Amino acid sequence: MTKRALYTGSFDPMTNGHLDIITRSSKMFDELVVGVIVNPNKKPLFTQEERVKLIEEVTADLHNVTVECFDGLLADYVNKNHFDAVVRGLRATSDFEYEIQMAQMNACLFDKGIESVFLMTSPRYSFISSSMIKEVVSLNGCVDGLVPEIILKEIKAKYTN
Ligand code: COD
Repeated sequence: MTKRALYTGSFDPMTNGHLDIITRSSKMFDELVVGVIVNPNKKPLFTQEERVKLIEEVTADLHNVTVECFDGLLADYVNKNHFDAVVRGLRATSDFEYEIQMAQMNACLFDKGIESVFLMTSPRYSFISSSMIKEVVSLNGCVDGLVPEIILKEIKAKYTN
């Protein structure tokens, strides 16, 4: 039976930490959907459509990966689309506090059999967050190797316009 997973996040913008989780989890499932969600607690730099387009470009060579965007309750989307798992990445204990709360709440909301799956960050990406990347670029710092090149170009364009 085909195993389908959803990797959710704000991806504002996608970093090489996110890309590493996508690449690794795409090998664990038959299909991986990257789900770009609006996080009402964060004011995005990129629109949902821009984020989807950038992730599509960067993951074009991963043939079982597609990108979608949606609003509302994650569990509703997961149940409606019959995913087998939701993938999340873990960088530090600070992520763990938030992720365990979210996973346990989702366990109450998901249909039977749907699991949250956590992948540990690769050491070389463990310190990367979208917010820190944006802050460094906005102050003209160098983030080469931390975000895909086409995304870096777009972040720079946002701060020069
Ligand atoms: N290395 C590895 N993993 C990483 C890295 C890195 N360098 N950077 C980020 N990650 C992981 C994060 O830990 C996360 O698992 C994922 O990648 C996405 O990260 P972000 O920051 O882009 O996205 P978040 O954490 O802001 O996403 C939160 C959601 C929008 C998914 C969440 O708020 C949600 O599901 N909202 C929908 C509403 C809902 O259902 N709420 C109830 C939840 S119980």
